[in-house]
Amino acid sequence: MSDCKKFYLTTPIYYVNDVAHIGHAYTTIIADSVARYARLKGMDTFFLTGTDEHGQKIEEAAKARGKTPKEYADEVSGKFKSLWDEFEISYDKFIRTTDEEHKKGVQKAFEIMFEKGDIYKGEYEGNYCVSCETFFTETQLIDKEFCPDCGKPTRKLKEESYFFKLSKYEKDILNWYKEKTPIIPKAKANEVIRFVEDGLRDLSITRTSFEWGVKLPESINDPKHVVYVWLDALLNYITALGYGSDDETSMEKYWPADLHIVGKDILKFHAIYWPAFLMSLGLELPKNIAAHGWWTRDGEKMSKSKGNVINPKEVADAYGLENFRYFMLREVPFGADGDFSEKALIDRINNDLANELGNLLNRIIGMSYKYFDGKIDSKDVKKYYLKELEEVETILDSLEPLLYEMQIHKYLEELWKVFSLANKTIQDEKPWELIKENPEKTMALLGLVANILNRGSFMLSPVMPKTMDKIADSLNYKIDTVNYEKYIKNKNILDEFIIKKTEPLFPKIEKPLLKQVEVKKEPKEETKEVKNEDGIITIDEFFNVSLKIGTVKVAEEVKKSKKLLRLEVDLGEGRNRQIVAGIKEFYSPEDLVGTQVAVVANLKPAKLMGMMSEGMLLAAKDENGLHLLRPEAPKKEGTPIK
Ligand code: ME8
Repeated sequence: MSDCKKFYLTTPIYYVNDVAHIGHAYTTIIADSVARYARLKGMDTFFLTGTDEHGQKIEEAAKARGKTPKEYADEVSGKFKSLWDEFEISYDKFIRTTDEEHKKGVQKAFEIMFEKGDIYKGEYEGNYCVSCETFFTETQLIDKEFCPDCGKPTRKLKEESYFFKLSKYEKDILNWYKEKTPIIPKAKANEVIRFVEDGLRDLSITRTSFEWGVKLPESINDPKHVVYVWLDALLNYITALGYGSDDETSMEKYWPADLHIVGKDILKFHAIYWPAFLMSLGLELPKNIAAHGWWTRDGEKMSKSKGNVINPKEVADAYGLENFRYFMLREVPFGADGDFSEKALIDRINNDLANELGNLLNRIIGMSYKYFDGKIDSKDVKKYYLKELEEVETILDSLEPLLYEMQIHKYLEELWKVFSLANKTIQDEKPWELIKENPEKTMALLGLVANILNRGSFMLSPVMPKTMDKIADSLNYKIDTVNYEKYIKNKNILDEFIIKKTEPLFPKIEKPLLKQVEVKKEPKEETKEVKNEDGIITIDEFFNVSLKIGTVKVAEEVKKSKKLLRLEVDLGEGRNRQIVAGIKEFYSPEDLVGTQVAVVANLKPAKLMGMMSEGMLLAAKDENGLHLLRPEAPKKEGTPIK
């Protein structure tokens, strides 16, 4: 960042099959903060975000809601955009992969890669995870069926496909890692390097079994194919700059990207496929790809079906947008996973923001009105507090490199040292006594604190822009590029001014404010709740449930229970599962042994009458009694029901 005049940074473009949660907000807030910092430094900054709208996942999600893919994409993309607008995310462009210019750019890129001989036609046979929109080989799957990334069942595919010669670029990609070390953090880079070293296979880049995607260029004349959603999506980073259009000035100005910020889930696509596509197109490679960790809720992945998704708007509404921004960036080291805790958020607000920073501003306003009618004159700061001032400048000088390495939590941690230093100096100097002996030194002390707040406000403004404007307003300057140069680069001391009284910036939080954030208890079997207002679930939500055929090996009555039988069921897992089922009134144990049943296989184990039950049988009950659901013909144990 330091030596370039322009700065182009991106977030992932988010799928429109779901609304934004704190994970999406996290990436976007990081990017927004970095973009604001670059602008403050006076760089010509271009910040891109948007939505990823094609692919099987979106087509199926739309269908499940009785909408066309475009109608559905318009609706969800609109929600993302409004949320970012409400969060005052300072993006320069919000791209949608359904934009005409984007589609044209994708076709152009496809054509160039094809003409170069990097694309050939073949047949794809293997497994596909619709949720991740990713192809997997048999050996990569868990239990030969489940996606290694998200754990959902994959689908078998056999279809004609165009392939990209990814393997051709293996060496060049490895060289790029070695020469430019583009991946941040290093630990994540090592994982990617190992993956590439294990060998890259050519990549299927078209699909024929659905329609919701960019058609191949006319010159290829193969209308049944659409472009694989990841090729389509990654190209957004250049089509947003006009790649493939009549006007490529932005492309010339901003490409290559200086920073792609992504979550660790999609690093592979950005650090392997993307550079290979760019090499094929003869374009420069991005300077950095930074992958952050995963936010969980009480240690679990957030998902709508679990009911544990944290809505960023609710958090921001309850605690203040900028407090939320600070918390997200300060709480978790970039690259590490983080668990959302309301208590941790409250502690950050009360300790870091209210006690350290807010208190400092209150103290300086209070003292200056008590002793000097609100006047602050910094002319003697260096005479009395040179050591403190130098210490502050040394800390501030160390901050920018931390930002380049995306060590934002560390950046904030270090920044807080200057606020602590200011509070400690007040504590040590006891201005309430000092004023009696040495008013000149007392004024210098206020000057020191004012200058610390001034420096701090610039460095914190990318994360908390509005709050820092309030500090700046109180201390009579503006946070802008000219003043960044004056105070941060050239280290000027503040001129004399009258401090303005302000409302406390960070009222203390006395009790938790999020009502809905308690994780929903697993709904009981009989009272299972419908997740959406309209009662519709997506295909993904359906596939979250793993249904399998099993054979009952053992069945016996549970003593003292009128309803329960204890079964041992073979689901082809090499061991039997114990399932406690409420079917005693309808089946005797002898009727069941040797028969097949349909089992919900990924249900959280639960205790019934003191016994663990590791699944649930599917049954239908009406006035004629209860009947178990069974396959029409015998099936192998563990056969999935789809
Ligand atoms: O992958 N914690 O879109 P997506 C942290 N369309 N970050 C999270 C998160 C969590 N729990 N959940 C989501 C796609 N994210 C593709 C991208 S780019 C050319 C195409 C963030 O909607 C994080 O940045 O699944 C992650 O990489 C991204 O959202 C995935 O968003």
